[in-house]
Amino acid sequence: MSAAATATTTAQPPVGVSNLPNQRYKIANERGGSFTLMVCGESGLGKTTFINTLFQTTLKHQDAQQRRYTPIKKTVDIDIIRAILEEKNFSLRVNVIDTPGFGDNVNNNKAWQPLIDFIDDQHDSYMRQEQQPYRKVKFDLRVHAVLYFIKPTGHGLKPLDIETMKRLSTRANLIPVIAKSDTLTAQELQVFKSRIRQVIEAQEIRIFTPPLETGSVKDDESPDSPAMEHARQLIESMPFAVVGSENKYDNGQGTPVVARQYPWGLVEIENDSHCDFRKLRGLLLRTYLLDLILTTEELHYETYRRLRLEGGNSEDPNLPVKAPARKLSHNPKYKEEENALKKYFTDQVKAEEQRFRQWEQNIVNERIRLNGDLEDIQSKVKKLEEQVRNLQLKKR
Ligand SMILES: Nc1nc2c(ncn2[C@@H]2O[C@H](COP(=O)(O)OP(=O)(O)O)[C@@H](O)[C@H]2O)c(=O)[nH]1
Ligand SMILES: [Mg+2]
Repeated sequence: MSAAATATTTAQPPVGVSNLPNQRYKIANERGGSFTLMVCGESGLGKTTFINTLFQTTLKHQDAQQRRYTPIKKTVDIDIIRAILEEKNFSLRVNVIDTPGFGDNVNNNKAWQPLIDFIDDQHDSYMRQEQQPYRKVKFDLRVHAVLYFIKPTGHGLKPLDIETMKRLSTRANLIPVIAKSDTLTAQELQVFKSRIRQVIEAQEIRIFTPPLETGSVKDDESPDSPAMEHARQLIESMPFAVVGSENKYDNGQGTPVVARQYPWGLVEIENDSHCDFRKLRGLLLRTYLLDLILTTEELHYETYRRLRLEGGNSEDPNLPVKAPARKLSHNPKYKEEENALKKYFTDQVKAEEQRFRQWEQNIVNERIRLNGDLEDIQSKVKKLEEQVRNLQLKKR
């Protein structure tokens, strides 16, 4: 596959990673400096094209590598594409997990299994590495965001979509997208979007939404700040309508733009009135990059770890976690759920701190004990030395 191989070095509009407030970028960088994105959905929905589009418009690096991960029950292939996103002085390692073959079988019973196994395996591998005495995590492919491609039928979600999204959403930040949205008219798209939103709410599927609370990780955000307004606009656009293309066409003003060509004109990928590609790219790689990484650590990974330690039952579709779903609409319950979620985070952090203190205390105790032993031994040595001296004196 050619995703990264075809990434060009021609001048690209900057995505904005280099405009991230330094503090945040620094945090993202310290957290391993890599971002892992998974794409899934039936084949033919434009997943690979989307990745290529994203890379075309972001990557300036040629030597992306790819390798294939073979899940145990092999009905879905898993391709891993590695690349480096570079902008000015910043670089971010990006891993893309492509999952060709999902939902292609006549019997799609448990078609989601390889996907959730992959996500769980990455949490598991990280957990093992963390448990090593000299813990330095060398290999981290924990999935920070999952793009779920919905077929642009205009009707609604299929049972397979619902069941798969439910399971993905309890393990990772799920972002549903409408595939090939250029095949729907603007009106069909609006109706389709609102139907999907209804199903997502009714089924309590917890999709990733930009946080709307104030006083969180972010510094400068009052309820009507531009950042909050931006977050609200993003939430209103969900599920994002995407269009992908690997080709450029003249936009009529002599500028080549990434687009799909129709007899009646172009569908421009980076035009907000044509599709939500820019919104999605901005969310993923700029505005909410850190939120995606942090919630993966603090919510999804922590939950996985806790359940593993408690011994959870993986058959339950709600496992590993039934975190309170963030609502797409603003009802009073929303605040309640946000509070529950915050409390959950705080509790997690407290428990972790507690565990750390205990560990620290154990080390201090051990050192005191060893120091005591050392003193004993030293005084014994002294006594023995004295005895030796006395014996030598007597010998003379
Ligand atoms: N109309 C339209 N076609 C698309 C879009 N993205 C991809 N395609 C086409 O759909 C077909 C399948 O795309 P591909 O990326 O291989 O799908 P995948 O199986 O999900 O990886 C190809 O012929 C693409 O050119 C899109 O946004 N709109
Ligand atoms: Mg593909």
